[in-house]
Amino acid sequence: MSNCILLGKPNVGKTSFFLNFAEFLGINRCTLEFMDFEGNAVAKHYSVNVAKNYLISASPFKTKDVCKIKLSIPVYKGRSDFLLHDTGGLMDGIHKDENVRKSMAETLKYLYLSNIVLHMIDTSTIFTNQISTMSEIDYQINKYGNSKGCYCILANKMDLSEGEKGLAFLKNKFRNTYILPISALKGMGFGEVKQFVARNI
Ligand SMILES: Nc1nc2c(ncn2[C@@H]2O[C@H](COP(=O)(O)OP(=O)(O)OP(=O)(O)O)[C@@H](O)[C@H]2O)c(=O)[nH]1
Ligand SMILES: [Mg+2]
Repeated sequence: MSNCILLGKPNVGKTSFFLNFAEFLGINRCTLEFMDFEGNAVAKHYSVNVAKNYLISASPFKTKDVCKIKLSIPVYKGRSDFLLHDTGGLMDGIHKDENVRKSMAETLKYLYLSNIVLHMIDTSTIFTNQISTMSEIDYQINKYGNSKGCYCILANKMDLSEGEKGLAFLKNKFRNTYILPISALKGMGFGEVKQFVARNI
């Protein structure tokens, strides 16, 4: 089964996309499999709405464990299953908090194991100085993603007024990368993400 990873800086909207995209693909209940730091799988069952309340937050580093959900997409005459992995936010350098360092190590392990890479960048904070603001780690993910193939940038938060300027900046910086403008909150661009995954599954 294909493994698709969602990664990027903290607070860019990964978990919002993870759950709203699952809902878009027809899922209303989910079994989320979390991996704790020792690598043990812990399964928890939620309705997608409860999961949203529990897992999405305006404060950074809300997601610390890699969390996966099995999804299905129509391809040709049938359907294809794939696993979508939500991950903890990545930061530049070596973080002072050990839990964040462990979470980042876990994310990088899954990046290595994934064959489809969705790299999320917050278009609304590109010209600011916030935790979600694009930085060196995004250039490194881009380099790695392009070398691996089946990689695209999800330019998120396009529903916000700063989004268009942020998207123009990304298109200029990452000329060789497929960039999909989306809003994880409003469901904008989900059809295009679905097509991208279906082509690479
Ligand atoms: N306006 C707007 N806000 C969004 C969008 N996507 C996410 N958010 C908000 O951004 C904040 C962070 O969202 P999360 O989905 O928890 O982000 P994350 O990348 O999973 O964050 P970590 O788990 O901490 O790394 C929340 O307040 C969301 O409501 C979007 O498309 N538009
Ligand atoms: Mg999260």
